[in-house]
Amino acid sequence: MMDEKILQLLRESPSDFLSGEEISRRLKVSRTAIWKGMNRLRTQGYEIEASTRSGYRLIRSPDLLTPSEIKPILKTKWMGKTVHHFHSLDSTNSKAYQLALNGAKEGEVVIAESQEKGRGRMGRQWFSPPFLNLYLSIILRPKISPHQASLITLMAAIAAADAIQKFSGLLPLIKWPNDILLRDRKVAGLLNEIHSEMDRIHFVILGIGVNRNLDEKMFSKEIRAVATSLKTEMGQAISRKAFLRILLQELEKWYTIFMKEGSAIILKAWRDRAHIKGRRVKVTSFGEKLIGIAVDVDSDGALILETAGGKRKRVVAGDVEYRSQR
Ligand code: BT5
Repeated sequence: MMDEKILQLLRESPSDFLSGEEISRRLKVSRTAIWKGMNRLRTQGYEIEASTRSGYRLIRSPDLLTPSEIKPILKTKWMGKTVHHFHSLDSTNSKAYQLALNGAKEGEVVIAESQEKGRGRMGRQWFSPPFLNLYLSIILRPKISPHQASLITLMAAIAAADAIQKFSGLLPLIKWPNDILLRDRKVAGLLNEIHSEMDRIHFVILGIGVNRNLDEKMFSKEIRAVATSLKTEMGQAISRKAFLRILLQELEKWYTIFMKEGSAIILKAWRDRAHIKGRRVKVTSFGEKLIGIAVDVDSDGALILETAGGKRKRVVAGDVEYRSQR
């Protein structure tokens, strides 16, 4: 908190030095406490010029995702107005779940610079090294029935794909249910967790991981074959803050559309992005393997598959592998 307040003061006078005395008077703490705060900020990557006569001046900020870095650039109306930032967490989804149980509001966001136990679906892991990527969870309290909860994943996939396209100019594809691909490799993944009764959702935790400045060689061999990052695809390092700003804007926009106008518009946008219709796929669902042609997504987000003999099957959860290009 104290470091955030120091930063706020330094930002208020970007070109002038601010004396230690002035800062200590305004924050009502000792000069030594200010000096310690400056050192802590420097270890986080803030470049702060210090002059014994004039005081302190902020030269450059690191690409951190702290509230004080994010708030000035956010363009959303309500999403991300409260950001809970951590240097390290087990999983942003677990933290957001706890916060939501304790009454956190819709739109509150949890961000971590790294995750010790980043989670994928079905007990899988999400590789989450520090500072390079985005690990984010958003608390949502949608007024929809629990059987429509999968549509939140589809909605978020559209928003993430739109954000990536706006930011990079590249054309991402969505792979059912929760992958965002660039050149057929996963650049982002979504993990939705819901807390509900039979007919009412208490909250949804929308977890998003986006690989941004990760180099290919940092992935393990196994993941390297299926994953990529924005940096790899764009050929240059990117500002995480700038991307986060667009991502939250797109999420707020698509979630609002979904809540106001219902599922049809979400399903249409999803179909336009997924290009899944008519593709030969192998689906693994609850241990069962199915091969067939993807026909569509159903109104609740389930995948409709036509298997051999023309039989139609609905798949509510699982993994898809594309068998050949259309
Ligand atoms: C996902 O699971 O794609 C969901 C990923 C969600 C991660 C976010 S980060 C913020 C929030 N907090 C969390 O704890 N999680 C969410 P799934 O479809 O099960 O894919 C997992 C598989 O993707 C793994 O088994 C790997 O093969 C691969 N993988 C792991 N880390 C990856 C990475 N960083 N980039 C691309 N692929 C990865």
